[in-house]
Amino acid sequence: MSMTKDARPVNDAELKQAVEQHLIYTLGKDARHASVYDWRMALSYAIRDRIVGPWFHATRRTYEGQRKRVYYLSMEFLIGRMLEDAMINLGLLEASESVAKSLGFDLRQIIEDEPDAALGNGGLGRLAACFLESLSSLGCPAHGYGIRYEHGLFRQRFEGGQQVETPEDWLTQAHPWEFARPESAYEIGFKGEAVNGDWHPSESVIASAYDMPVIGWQGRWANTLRMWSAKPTTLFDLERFNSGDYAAAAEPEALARTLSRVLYPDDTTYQGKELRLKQEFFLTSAALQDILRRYLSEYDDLTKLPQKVAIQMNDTHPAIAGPELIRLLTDKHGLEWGVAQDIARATLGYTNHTLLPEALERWSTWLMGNILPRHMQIIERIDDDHRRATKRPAHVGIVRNNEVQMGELAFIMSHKVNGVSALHSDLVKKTVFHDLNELHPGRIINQTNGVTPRRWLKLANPPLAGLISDTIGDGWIGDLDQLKALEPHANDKAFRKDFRAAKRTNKVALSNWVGETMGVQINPNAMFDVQIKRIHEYKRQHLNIFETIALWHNMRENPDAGWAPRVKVFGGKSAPGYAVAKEIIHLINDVAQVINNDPVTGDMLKVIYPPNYNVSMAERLIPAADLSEQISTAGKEASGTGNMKFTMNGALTIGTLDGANVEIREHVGAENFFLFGLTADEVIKRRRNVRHARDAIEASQNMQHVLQLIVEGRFSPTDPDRYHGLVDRAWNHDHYLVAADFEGYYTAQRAADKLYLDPEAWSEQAVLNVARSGFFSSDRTIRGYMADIWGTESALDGEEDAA
Ligand code: 26V
Repeated sequence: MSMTKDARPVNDAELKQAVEQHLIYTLGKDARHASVYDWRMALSYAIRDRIVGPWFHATRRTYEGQRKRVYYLSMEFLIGRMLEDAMINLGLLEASESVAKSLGFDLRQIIEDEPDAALGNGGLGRLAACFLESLSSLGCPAHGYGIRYEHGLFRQRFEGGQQVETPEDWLTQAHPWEFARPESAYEIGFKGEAVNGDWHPSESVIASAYDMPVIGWQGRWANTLRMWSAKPTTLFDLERFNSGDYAAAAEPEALARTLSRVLYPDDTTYQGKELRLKQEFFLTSAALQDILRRYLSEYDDLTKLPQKVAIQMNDTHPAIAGPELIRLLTDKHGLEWGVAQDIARATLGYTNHTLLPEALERWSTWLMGNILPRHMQIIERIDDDHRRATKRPAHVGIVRNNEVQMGELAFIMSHKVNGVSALHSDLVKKTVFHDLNELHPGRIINQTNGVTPRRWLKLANPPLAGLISDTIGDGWIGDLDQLKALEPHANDKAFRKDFRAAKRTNKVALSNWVGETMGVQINPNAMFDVQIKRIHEYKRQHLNIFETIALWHNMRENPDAGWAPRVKVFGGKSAPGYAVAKEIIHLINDVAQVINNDPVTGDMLKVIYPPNYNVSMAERLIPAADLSEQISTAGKEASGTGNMKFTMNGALTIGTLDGANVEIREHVGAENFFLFGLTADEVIKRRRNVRHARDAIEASQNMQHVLQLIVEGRFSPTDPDRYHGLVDRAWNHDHYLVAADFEGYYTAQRAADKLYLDPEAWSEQAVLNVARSGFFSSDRTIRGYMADIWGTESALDGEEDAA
């Protein structure tokens, strides 16, 4: 069979035949009895077949060109659905539509039948998924390495307005996008003893590979996401079994069964759990063994590893990669300590995604020494070497207070460390890594996050994507800077009308979905005001719901004051153990209950909180949004990526000067952005006043009304004391400065009202937001990593001439 560089062009008849063949021969189903699931599988296999050509081609080109490869190590990949993304990147969406029609199934229904791959918590995992797509679209030879969790992020339900978690089980159905690779398997050891560099683990599991092809835009390149699943080394310890110790005999299997079973659902607080450390080492060791095996199949000199291999650590979760790479290079391959350390450092890069102290990973030296005794020795030697080499201040170091500080370890073992927005990278230099930055000037750099426009504009928003392509051509999909060409259309009345029509189509679709799934009618003419992200105090969903209460109260007091009708939309999950976040969820649902049943405000104000927010729900909500809520306490949100998706989809932002909001505002223009709130510096200063909340509340009628309504039980009539704790914290423990920012926020919201009531002016600004969002493509971000961290080039440059 001949394989071309591109996805094989396919006509409708060929695709139809492939779907029919898979239905019959892969699924063993007769078309007359095929279910939605059967059709989905058949179509997925038919589409997958078209990826294999480019996939093989890319692998062959990488080997032939002896190209440098990127390895992206991440505990999370929040991918979402794959079928539609693959169809779009292969240019097969229209063909699939016509095949569906002629075979008598509904393509939309098929697409929505696919469960989300929810192998991540939030921003960090979704960023990894956008990066994989951009790496393929840019033709950068790369592998993602992750864990094939049996259960992704829990599902969220509301019972009496409160979050209830249920297990997620995406793998109970066949997963058509993966290829099992049982021949790619490595032993991963734990515990035991390490004497003179000789480690004898007392426990072990097998990491067994599953590969998913990641197809880039236009099918020109495909990389691999390799996910490890844990398998027992032996099913039974026969000796123990025979001696009658049946429970102990099954231990190897028990460890393997738990290791890759479930994603840790708490991205807010580090907990120091043994199983989590084992998961981190499992991913890292399997990936590194695989990387060295591949390298040695092509080259023999391990000292040249950094010329052919770049390994990126997505936060500190795989930071054991430093010690593990040194261990493999010295203990297994016989290199000198110093040489191995230099190779490891020249190969590794580390991305920091948070400054929140409670989320920074640190493992007790006792646990580290127990689970990974050899690595504990190596960590101490790295630390000693660093101390000697830098003459660092005494308070700096990897091992402090009997804990291994994973951020310090990752920093010291990397040649580049990056933050994820300009502001965040600046704060990384000034705060967590202040001393290390002075010892290693130039090591910390910035790479502002981005999102893939294929999924987040073309796939999620066909009406707007179609309008853009009709207006400026479709070059923007692979080169988002081309959106600039829309700028002149911002003051073209006819274009703005079409732009509003596209937005309205999405809003009507969302209204219908909300009506069907939640039984609440919302008015598509109202402003759709959306806050979707994990629930966290620093993200301040409570600021939003407080403002909602104030608005409701004032609408009732003064119905004719020129309010814009609004639908407040919330989406997001709380970490299961985060009581305060759960209380905020409860309050939002309680407030929704009261407001949505108030005949006085009626269509003027609704509050919608659909449960189980995930990637697919984001694809519905973002294109329908008018207003994007990015209201974190300044200095706390490292970047944000949802903020970028909203901008691209023509929402205006109401936000603080935090994370990438700063750069979004610079790009779209300050006049097209609703800014409020303290700056990161002002936040630090304001906290020094112990009365900051009290003072702010006493100066704000609105705030007083809000807290009064909550505390007197207006939203919890059957349990009036429910929110006493919450209100007490607002007055006395307002760490995230909700009170200080409240009036500024309320005022900015009224400016949004005013603009919304002038649709021509609103849509002019919204068009400018889209036109100026090109910078926030993850293609730009990946180009930055390639140039500044990895030293890799696209394998597609010059491809046209070569072909
Ligand atoms: C932390 C932890 C702590 C230990 C247990 C499990 C776990 C899982 C994930 C995390 C990551 C928290 C950091 C994070 O998600 N940061 C987000 O990264 C986004 C991409 O750079 C960025 O846009 C968000 O602003 C940032 O909050």
